[in-house]
Amino acid sequence: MSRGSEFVVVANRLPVDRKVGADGIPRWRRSPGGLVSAIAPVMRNRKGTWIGWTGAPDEEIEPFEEDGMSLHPIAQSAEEVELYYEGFSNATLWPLYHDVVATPVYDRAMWDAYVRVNRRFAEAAAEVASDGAIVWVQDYQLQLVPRMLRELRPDLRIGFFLHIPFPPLELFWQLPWRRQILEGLLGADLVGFQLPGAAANFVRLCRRLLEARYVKQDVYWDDRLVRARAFPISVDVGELDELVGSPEVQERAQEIRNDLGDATVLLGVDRLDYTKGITQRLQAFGELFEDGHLKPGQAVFVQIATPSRERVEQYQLLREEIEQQVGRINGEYGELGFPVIHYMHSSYDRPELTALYLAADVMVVTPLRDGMNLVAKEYVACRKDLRGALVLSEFTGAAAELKRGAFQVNPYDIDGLKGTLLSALAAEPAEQARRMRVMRRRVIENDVDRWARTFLSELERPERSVQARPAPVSAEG
Ligand code: GDG
Repeated sequence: MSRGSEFVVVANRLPVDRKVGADGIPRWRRSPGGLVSAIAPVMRNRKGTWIGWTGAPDEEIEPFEEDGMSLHPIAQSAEEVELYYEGFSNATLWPLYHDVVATPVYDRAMWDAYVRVNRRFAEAAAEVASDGAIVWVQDYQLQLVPRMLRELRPDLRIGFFLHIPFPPLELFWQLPWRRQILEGLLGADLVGFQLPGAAANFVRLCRRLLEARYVKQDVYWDDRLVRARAFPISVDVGELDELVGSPEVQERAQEIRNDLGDATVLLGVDRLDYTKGITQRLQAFGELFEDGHLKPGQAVFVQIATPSRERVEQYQLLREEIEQQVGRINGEYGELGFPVIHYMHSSYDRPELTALYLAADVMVVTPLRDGMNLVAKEYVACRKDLRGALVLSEFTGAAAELKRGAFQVNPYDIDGLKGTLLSALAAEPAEQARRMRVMRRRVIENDVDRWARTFLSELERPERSVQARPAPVSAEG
């Protein structure tokens, strides 16, 4: 492999999925989602390479080209998937970074695997990047890569973006490997977060844990300057616009509505994850029947729970809990032909998801903590008709941008959630339109292309030398 790429993306997963065609032959297909569509054009224009895992254990695949992108697969053994991916990434970091809504597992074998797999990604990036190339590392699974890569290739310009929240010092402090993670991130020139508060948490930690000097959101480390900034991610508005305009999607939305009778439709779309507040929203909805505010046939909840991390114990327990809860609520309040919840544990393609967004009167997004939440923004992007209402948790990154138009809730407050659901159900078309218009302006202006462009131009912005900068505040300051 030559050092030929001017632009390198390093992410846990490659931007393609393997699909078996009608002829029985497996082929790669670009994965759906905003991140891939925002980065793909940059990849094509700049001879880019994407480094990532295929999603299958114990698989050695040579680099290949797909959809105009060079893809460089990284192998992971079954044991590494268990310890690095399911373990340290999803049983340690994921709950720790989401307000410890589940208890993080601190396990030394998991940590060792995390270090090993991060090194493999860093070595691959060092191999493919051309002199002075831009390398963009994605997310919590790869926080050690920036430093490892800088040690191998000091000539590179390295950016890192964290898609999930960055916790406050008081929680991060629990992590036995807190110093290594922080130093790992400080290998980057630019560390991007969803919200300014997360960037501030990071700078505060650098100060307290490493006694690093700083000026505002710039940290001085190892004779270098590391910028911490917020870049709220968004959705591919153009792609969703096209789907909304397609007659098939419109027809399908109508069909869904017809299937659900005259009921007002509430919708939830989430990976089945304990951070998403699915049980809280279903409890609140169920109680509205118990209290007599709603009657079967009058309102129905469609909950799509996309299978996720199914081998991690906490996810298995959550699935059981939700399925029991749905059974109980339907058993108690549903009537023949009128279940009150339709629960689907499967994943759907983009057109079907768009049709569901169009069929929903109230979109219910109630995470206990979420870096951004793209589902909320997708719903808004799809509602060109200015209909529908969005119920949105205060604990999502999206709430910072959509607070004026959304019905905001604290998902821990079940009575508050019930009241907000009722307000959203009662909103008149004029109020729906007023709220939707404010939210749409925001989502359309800040789409995912703008997110990628802003991050990359900040990363490429030449910096004044450390010496020419104002004197940093000392750690004690
Ligand atoms: C992480 C952060 C941050 C869902 N079900 C199906 C499906 N989806 C799509 C949605 C949406 C995406 O998956 C989920 O994105 P979210 O942002 O809601 O949540 P996470 O998966 O937790 O994402 C989050 C995000 O990264 C980006 O930075 O916003 O805070 O946790 O696009 O539409 N897509 C398809 N079928 C499904 O069944 N095709």
